[in-house]
Amino acid sequence: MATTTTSLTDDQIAAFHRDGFVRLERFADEAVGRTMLARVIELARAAADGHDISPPFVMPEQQPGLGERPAPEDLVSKIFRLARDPAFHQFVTRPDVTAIARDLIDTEDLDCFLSQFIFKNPGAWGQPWHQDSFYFPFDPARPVVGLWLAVTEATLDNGCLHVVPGSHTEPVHHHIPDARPGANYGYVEIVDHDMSGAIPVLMQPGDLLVFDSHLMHRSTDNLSAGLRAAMVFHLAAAGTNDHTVELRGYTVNDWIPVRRTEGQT
Ligand SMILES: O=C(O)CCC(=O)C(=O)O
Repeated sequence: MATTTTSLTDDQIAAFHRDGFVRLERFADEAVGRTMLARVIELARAAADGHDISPPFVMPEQQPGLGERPAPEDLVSKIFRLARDPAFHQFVTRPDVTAIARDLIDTEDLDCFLSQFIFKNPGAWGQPWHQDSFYFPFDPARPVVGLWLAVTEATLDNGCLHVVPGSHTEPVHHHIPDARPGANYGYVEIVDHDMSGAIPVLMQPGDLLVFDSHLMHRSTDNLSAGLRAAMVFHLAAAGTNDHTVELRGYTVNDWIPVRRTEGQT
């Protein structure tokens, strides 16, 4: 077996299975997020200068009018495929990080398949109600665990996440395209479920939200004057079959090992 680093308490594991999420306060040092932010700004600027930054991939904000004299990073919505970069690889392979997924996915052999830094610049719109598994045509389909690390604070004003506790017990619902003109590429929305039980998830830099890929969640618009940023990793069992390319013709997924049974890494 790999290291026996403990991660979640029994109560936290029970809360995750009951609610579909658990919030870990002060999980990481704030400096971790600051290093990540500095790196994505560097990548956004290099990409804007025409450099090939792959495997990372920059997704621009689609909505017009963000910033009068914007720096490249002011126009970015997300940067994907970061988990091979040292600033991010170091975090997602931390034994205390992978132990969380080990406890919830119940295997020592884990891959990170999706890594995305989410810039939510002042004025940027939120992401509508969705379940992440809508985006994950996998076999087996679950368990898949998301790790949302707050890089800045996340507040009602700057567009924190909202979740519907217990909604992870639902199947993946029908999602319709986000109808807002200028909505970001790939945004979709659940409109056939009662979201009145939703609660906001307020976060401080370094707090970590651990959530099930069936949990219904959204984020709201950034109405503040500052950046609301987060780094999100998704983990699943190694050996999972990913059918995204067959079904959609493209993918931002990039499967990399982050934890293995001792002696097999
Ligand atoms: O951070 C956000 O604004 C949205 C993130 C989200 O919905 C997700 O990672 O699935």
